[in-house]
Amino acid sequence: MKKVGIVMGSDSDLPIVEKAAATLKALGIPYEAHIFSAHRTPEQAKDFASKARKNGFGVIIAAAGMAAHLAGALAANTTLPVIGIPLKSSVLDGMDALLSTVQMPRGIPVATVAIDGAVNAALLAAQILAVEDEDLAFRLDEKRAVEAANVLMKDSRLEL
Ligand code: RP5
Repeated sequence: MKKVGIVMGSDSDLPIVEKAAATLKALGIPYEAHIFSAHRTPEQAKDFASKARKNGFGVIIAAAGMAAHLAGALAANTTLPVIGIPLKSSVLDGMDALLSTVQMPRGIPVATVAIDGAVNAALLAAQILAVEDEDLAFRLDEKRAVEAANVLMKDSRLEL
């Protein structure tokens, strides 16, 4: 199976990024996590992205806060799908990172999830890999069925 690359701009991003890793792990998807910054370590970020396809990755998740150009900088150096997680790490509650990540100019797309949306980033990565992996698609269906059953159970117990 192709791996998911998880790149974060700083170790201060770990509390949110860990949720993406846990989601991938629960689905049995191999991943590799790195701290590469678009502004502090631009060469390493570029090197990772440009070699990612050759190194067995199928999708890249990029998590960053503030002026969050990490996802775009990675996407500039690969045609693998890049999923951006804008992080709520600053005084602007993540709106800065959301706009920086989602407003990619024409030609270099980044699929942006919600602010701090690490679980959905991992699920979207899984769904991309599941296009060519029926076993994984089955596991995703099962997960949704379990979550639906949980909601229905809560509905049946609701007393207001
Ligand atoms: C971004 O700046 C990182 O992704 C992080 O969210 C934010 C703050 O980084 P630190 O100053 O905590 O290292 O590059």
